[in-house]
Amino acid sequence: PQFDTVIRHGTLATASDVFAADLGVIGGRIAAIGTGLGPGAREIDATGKLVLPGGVDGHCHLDQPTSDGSQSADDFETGTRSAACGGTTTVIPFACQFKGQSLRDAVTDYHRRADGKAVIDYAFHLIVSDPTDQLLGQDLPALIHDGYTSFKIYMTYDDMKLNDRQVLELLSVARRDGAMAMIHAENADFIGWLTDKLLAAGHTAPRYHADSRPMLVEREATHRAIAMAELADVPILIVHVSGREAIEQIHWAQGRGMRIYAETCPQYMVLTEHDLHGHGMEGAKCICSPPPRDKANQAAVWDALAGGTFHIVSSDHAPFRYQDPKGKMLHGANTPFNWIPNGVPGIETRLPILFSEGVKKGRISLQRFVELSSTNPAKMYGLHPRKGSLAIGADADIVIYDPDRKVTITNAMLHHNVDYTPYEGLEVTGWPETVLSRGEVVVEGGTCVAQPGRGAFLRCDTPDLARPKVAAV
Ligand code: DUC
Ligand code: ZN
Ligand code: ZN
Ligand code: ZN
Repeated sequence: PQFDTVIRHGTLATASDVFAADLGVIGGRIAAIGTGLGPGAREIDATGKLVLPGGVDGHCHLDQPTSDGSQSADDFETGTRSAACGGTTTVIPFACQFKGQSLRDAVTDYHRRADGKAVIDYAFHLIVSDPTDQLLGQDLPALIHDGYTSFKIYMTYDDMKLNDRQVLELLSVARRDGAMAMIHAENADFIGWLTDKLLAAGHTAPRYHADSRPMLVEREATHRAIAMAELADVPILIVHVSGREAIEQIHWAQGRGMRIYAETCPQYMVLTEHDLHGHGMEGAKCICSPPPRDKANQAAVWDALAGGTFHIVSSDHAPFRYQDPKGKMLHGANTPFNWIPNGVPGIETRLPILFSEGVKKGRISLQRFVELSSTNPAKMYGLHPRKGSLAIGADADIVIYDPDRKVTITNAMLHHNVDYTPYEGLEVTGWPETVLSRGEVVVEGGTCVAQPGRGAFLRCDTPDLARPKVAAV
């Protein structure tokens, strides 16, 4: 046979085009796109299906230790298996430094966590929580050079938050060494003040999580992050943007010619603050930060997805079990909202929700779907065109997607290690059918058939998108 694998009669979709073609794979890479391709050792019939570049999830948390005693429910095996079953072929979780630890030691620790476990390819973002002179001057530049070309900065959380001076020092490193800085933009003091007032009034239920971080908390920090990026003269990415007021800040900055990128997540498209109410502790299942807002904010998120203010859609998969003293019930059946670990699972449902709510409901085009969920995250983090593209020579990371299959999401059908999904009962149209990673079929008929450990670590290039307007001197 001429090819290892030929995918025939599908509709190929990229960030720019939709067209009918066959696709041939040799040695794990895309070798031909055309009509009437020669025979393959393996032939896959994609009649009536979409053929897409595999999803790139640019924001997820796998096997990430916390300082509060809670535990990540997914490690690199269950997390990447769940991702693959949802049509994602590259994940970028975090290697998180805890205070006092060297950044290099954090990276070594996370490699140990991933080794032998991942079923799909992965890279790492860094999280800097302790920006010492040693880190700023040597460790971080060396790691950027070694292929860890993005790092996250937290403006809130006691164990992670950095002050404005520290953020500026880090942005200077991003500018000089060519890294993408990702910013969690919420005002820590506003949250602390509101939380204390709520608790003093006896308001401890999950729903008060939303009242402890209203939109203005995010709007103020988003504006400040943008101002710091302007001062340091470097592009930044604002992660998990939840609604209109933050979008307005980003749109304003973009209008002034600044390179401010933005990410949102499915939870801000389909959940609302009302999902934090529920009976008893049920609301804990939807506690994430920033919190889900309301219908008007969902509409603003969709407008910004369609209009171009957003660049990427990630899951922010942060897996904590519900009925678990190391999860949402960290302090028992009446855990106050401020002790409930923040985050929702969604690594497997990211593409189906964006496709169904976005493409099928006519809010975004199919090309825009591919761009937001695959091509742009690959570009944002220096993995393009190896990932996120259906180009000759690119890795054959491919999803054969059934655009018409109707699925009611239940936790029982998902492959993560979490005991709930916030999307229980959500009806979606479209689901991934077959998933290839570097030419190898890793998911077939809803089952992951890949060996743990086959996933490879990816060194990221310096992202073009992180370049300042005037080259550093
Ligand atoms: N920030 C994240 O990036 N993920 C989970 C929770 C949070 O606050
Ligand atoms: Zn965050
Ligand atoms: Zn209510
Ligand atoms: Zn996150």
